[in-house]
Amino acid sequence: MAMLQAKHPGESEYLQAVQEVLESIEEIYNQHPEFENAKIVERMVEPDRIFTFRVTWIDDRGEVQSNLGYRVQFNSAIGPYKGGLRFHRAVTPSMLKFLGFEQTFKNALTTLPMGGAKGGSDFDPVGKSDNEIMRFCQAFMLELWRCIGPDQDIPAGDVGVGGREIGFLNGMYQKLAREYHTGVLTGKGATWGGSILRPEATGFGALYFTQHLLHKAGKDIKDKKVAISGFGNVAWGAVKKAMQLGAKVVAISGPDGVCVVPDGMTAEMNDYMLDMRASNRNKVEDMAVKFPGKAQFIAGKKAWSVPCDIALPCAFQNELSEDDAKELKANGCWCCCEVSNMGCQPGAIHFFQNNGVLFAPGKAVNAGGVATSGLEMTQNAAHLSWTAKEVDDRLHQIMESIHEQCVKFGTRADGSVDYVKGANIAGFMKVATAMLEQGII
Ligand code: 2IT
Repeated sequence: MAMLQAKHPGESEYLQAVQEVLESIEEIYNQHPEFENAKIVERMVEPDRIFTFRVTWIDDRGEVQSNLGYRVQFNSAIGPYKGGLRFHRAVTPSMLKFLGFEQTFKNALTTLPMGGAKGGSDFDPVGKSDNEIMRFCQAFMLELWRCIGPDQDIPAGDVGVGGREIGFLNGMYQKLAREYHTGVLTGKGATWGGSILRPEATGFGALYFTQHLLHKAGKDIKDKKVAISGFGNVAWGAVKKAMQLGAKVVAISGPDGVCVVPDGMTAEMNDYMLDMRASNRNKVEDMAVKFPGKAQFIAGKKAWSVPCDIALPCAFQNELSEDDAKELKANGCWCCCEVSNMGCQPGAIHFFQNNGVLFAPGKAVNAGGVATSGLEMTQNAAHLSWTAKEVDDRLHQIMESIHEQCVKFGTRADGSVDYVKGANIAGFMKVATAMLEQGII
């Protein structure tokens, strides 16, 4: 860690993600001198390569705009580079390196042959028109297309990139590459190579994982109160499945504050989240305006201030602090499944683990999204599409397998499970072994 800090000063998210993994694997690493001889850790913590490019486009007022674009190809030991694109004003190489690093371990857990990558831009979608979004996506692809391909690197969505953006990106890729394979991006529309259930998959998978975790702890999700942050694609799928399983979603939050929903979200309210996301306003208050009497907006507050049984962070890294964790616990929360990538700060994770709150990390909980992207790639390669049942059954199996891997590597002496350790060791062992077997490259 000291060497890495000296080499990459100020890359706080990236260093945080690496630190968490290294702490977890220290013991097992020291039992494998062959890993140390091949400098597996030193090689695994650095991306294979990073592409950086300028993206120039023209806004609706006719003014020239310039952003930075990136693709971090992190690790290809177990398959082609795979991971999402994030469009957010705070995107930096550090953020994308942390996400690419996490993605490598997460993809290893899915049981599918996918390496890790991440990309994106500091482009801010907030307040942009559909035409501006399209022009930006086209300008972004003008550079990205040479770096990707169906057997090489397969991007998808992340924060700020959903079905609409994947459509614009795919259209431009085909035009530039003159290549009409459906498998260069995942998260596509259902009529042009997309998999049924991919939009729901991250949220659905997170709830399937949560069910396994609760079952292992002798608990059940039915009638439990759930607090969720975010109102993007991931939160939408999580709310939908939580409701189907009989839980009550009592809060959703955004950058402007929280909407408290004492009687629980309805299907109509959940559908409205899609309109909120498409509006590019980034305001959760819109829910309270649309459904007065059902949702009460409190400005400046997080979902973690609302009493609940289960907390599901579904928004952004480091969105849940140690103080939030203490407030959740004081208000009766006993389980937190991290759905966002690195959603909880290290202090929050330690607090949960030391105070009897069940906790599972994003790379295990949210892996259903990229896993279903993997299933989309399989369907594309076979030139066919599966039914919703086929996709859902496979997603179920994958989430069950991820849970089993966490239990295998994370069970403590007292029989309880350290899901952070379990997920990190399981992912590490798979990638490390693959790297070792393929020589020094
Ligand atoms: O963080 C993630 O796993 C994603 N944004 C999904 C990546 C993918 O390739 O589906």
